[in-house]
Amino acid sequence: MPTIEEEIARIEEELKKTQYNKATEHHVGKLKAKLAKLQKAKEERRRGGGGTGFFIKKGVYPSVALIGPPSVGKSSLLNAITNAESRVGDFDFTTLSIVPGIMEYNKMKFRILDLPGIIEGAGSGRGRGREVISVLRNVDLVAIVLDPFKFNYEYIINEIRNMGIRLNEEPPKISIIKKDRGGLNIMTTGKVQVDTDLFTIIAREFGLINADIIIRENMDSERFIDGLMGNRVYLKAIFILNKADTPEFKDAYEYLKSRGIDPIPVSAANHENLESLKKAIAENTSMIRVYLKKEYENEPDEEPMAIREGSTVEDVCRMLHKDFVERFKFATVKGKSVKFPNQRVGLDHVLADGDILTIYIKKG
Ligand SMILES: Nc1nc2c(ncn2[C@@H]2O[C@H](COP(=O)(O)OP(=O)(O)OP(=O)(O)O)[C@@H](O)[C@H]2O)c(=O)[nH]1
Ligand SMILES: [Mg+2]
Repeated sequence: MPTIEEEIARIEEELKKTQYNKATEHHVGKLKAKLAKLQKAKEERRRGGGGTGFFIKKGVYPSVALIGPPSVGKSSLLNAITNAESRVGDFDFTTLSIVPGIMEYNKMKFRILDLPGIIEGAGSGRGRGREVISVLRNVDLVAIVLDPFKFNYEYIINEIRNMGIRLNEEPPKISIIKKDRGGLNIMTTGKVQVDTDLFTIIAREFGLINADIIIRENMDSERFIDGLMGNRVYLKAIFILNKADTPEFKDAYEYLKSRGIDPIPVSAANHENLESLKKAIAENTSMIRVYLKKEYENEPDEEPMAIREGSTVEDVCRMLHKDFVERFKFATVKGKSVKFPNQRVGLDHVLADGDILTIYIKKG
């Protein structure tokens, strides 16, 4: 029996050879579905095997990953916009692990992660490519850093895509209801039109025999497969073009513009345009504001705490004091995340924008 890798290689080869047209589109769709399934199996086996991947936890601040080719100045940028000191070198692969730093903008804090450079073939394991890219699964924003000497961004996007991460794309609007019988029904809403025959073949390939699949947007087979896979990650991405101080900058900038990419021009070396970069980071990450009110006070603090969307009471406790989680009694919240004012909540309560939060702590 062929191994998963051999099977993947065989299908990839066949896809390359097959001309895409009306006559072959069903065959191609089926091949793509098979490929997606095999890649999932490979991924699961890899996870099961443990591995030494980099791992970051979602924290209370939005996190932003600086990713790009080696030597474009990712570490220099981190050092310029945060309190961190990451090693800078004029040779490739200066950075070998994740280096975090905290950036402040308008009294909000952001966690910026400097990553090792990635080269073509990263997704198939060249360098530590796979581990580097898998870090993106837990960040809020991807910042693709390029420079006038390395601005071939396509391979980076492809490597990221091949690892199941979708940039600047909404999740496909599709719901799957599995049933005991009744066969496979592919339904669309409103004016949505899809190739139902093709989607039926693909869904069968995924083992869906009895199910209602409701599709709420016009989509191609690739997005349909993404919807069936369920393990895709959807992230915002921005582009940064560094080294604006060099004579080669202009051509690279114009090239990217001509390809529909609107990079933020910066110079880490000369600290040029870093405010615009910080602003772009703030605008592309979802923050909420929470007002803390002390137990014995009537009014909350004037300055809100800016934290990432989805943060819990526990996240806030950890931010305030290292013992707060251990000494936590309960908290009360007034605002959109609760049903009535001053409702009691626990550590796992998810906060909403504008909430007023009071934390009750056992006296130590
Ligand atoms: N002219 C110019 N050079 C820069 C700028 N930013 C960084 N450099 C230089 O580019 C080289 C690489 O910088 P790093 O910050 O180490 O690049 P990196 O992307 O972190 O590299 P890896 O960690 O190896 O992936 C160093 O020689 C820096 O001094 C810039 O804005 N302008
Ligand atoms: Mg570096």
